Amino acid sequence: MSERGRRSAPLSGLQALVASRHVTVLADLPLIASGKVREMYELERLGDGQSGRVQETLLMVASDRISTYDAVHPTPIPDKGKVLTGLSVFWFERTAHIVANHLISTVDGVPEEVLGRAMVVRKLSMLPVECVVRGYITGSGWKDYQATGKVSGIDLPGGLRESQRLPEPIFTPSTKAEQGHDEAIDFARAAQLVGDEKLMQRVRHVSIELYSFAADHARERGVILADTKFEFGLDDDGRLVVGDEVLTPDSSRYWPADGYEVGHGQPSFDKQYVRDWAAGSGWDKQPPAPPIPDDVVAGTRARYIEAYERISGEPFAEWLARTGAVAQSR
Ligand code: PZK
Repeated sequence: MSERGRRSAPLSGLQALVASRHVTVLADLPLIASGKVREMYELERLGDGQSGRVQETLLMVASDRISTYDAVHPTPIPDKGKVLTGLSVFWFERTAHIVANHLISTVDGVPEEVLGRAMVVRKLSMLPVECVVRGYITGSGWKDYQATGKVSGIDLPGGLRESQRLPEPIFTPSTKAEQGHDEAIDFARAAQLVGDEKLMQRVRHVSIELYSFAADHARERGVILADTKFEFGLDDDGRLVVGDEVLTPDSSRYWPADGYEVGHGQPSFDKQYVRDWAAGSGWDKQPPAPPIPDDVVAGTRARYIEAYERISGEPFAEWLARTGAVAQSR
């Protein structure tokens, strides 16, 4: 087909998804879930060649898509998927003493076109709750506190101000909404949904340990980890395993420690350039999200890379080299 013919041919549904949403379609791999900014594919069963047991595996691929105000922009942020994957792996490797995780590899079994932004993971039986830990009072937690003095059924001290550090981190689970917003639930409701109170106590303990470990590490590097969300599952032996992505800017609120001030909302470490630009753009913050100008894309990409380098303590190029990935040129 001529170049012209290829351009003018009508797009198939799949091509339209790829072109308009920056979704990666990997040859032969069944797509089993597609979120706002990442995809999950099924991989071949892996045998360990020893025990005769097999492990079902998945490929989690992080895209360069970015969302603000719950809407995905049509403009990708180059390398965002690689930064998020690198950070998630950094934390998986450093928190394995707290709880097992689903990461198997970022190299073996990863298709070349997604190197650096994909993880081969163990398939788990996921628990039907989102495990949120908050060390600071902000976002929906701040809304709920102002209305009721509580978050997820936990009574908080009176007189807290927006963005204030809490006396200790709190576990504030929520439901997994297929569409729309997750709903805050109390611990008893989470235990009921999971069907095992003892397991839920372990999940709460592990969640707070993971948050505390990461928040201490981040604070030493000039970054505040305000809150974060984990997803857990059980492996084939019934053992608790943390899955999904962990402690990334998409699953967490990271704030620059520099300029932190109670009494108002804090700027996001990674998305603030986009939000500031959006505020002055006339966009009403309803979908569809507008395209992002080149200078805002470049500034935001630099912030993601800075987040990787501050938190991990190594150049982002090291992550690319370890995974055989290449940085995007723009
Ligand atoms: C699993 N999601 C969320 C949706 C994504 C991720 N280890 C696992 N085993 C079984 N299921 C999942 C996981 C993990 N992690 C996670 N859905 C299923 C999700 C869309 C895209 F990348």
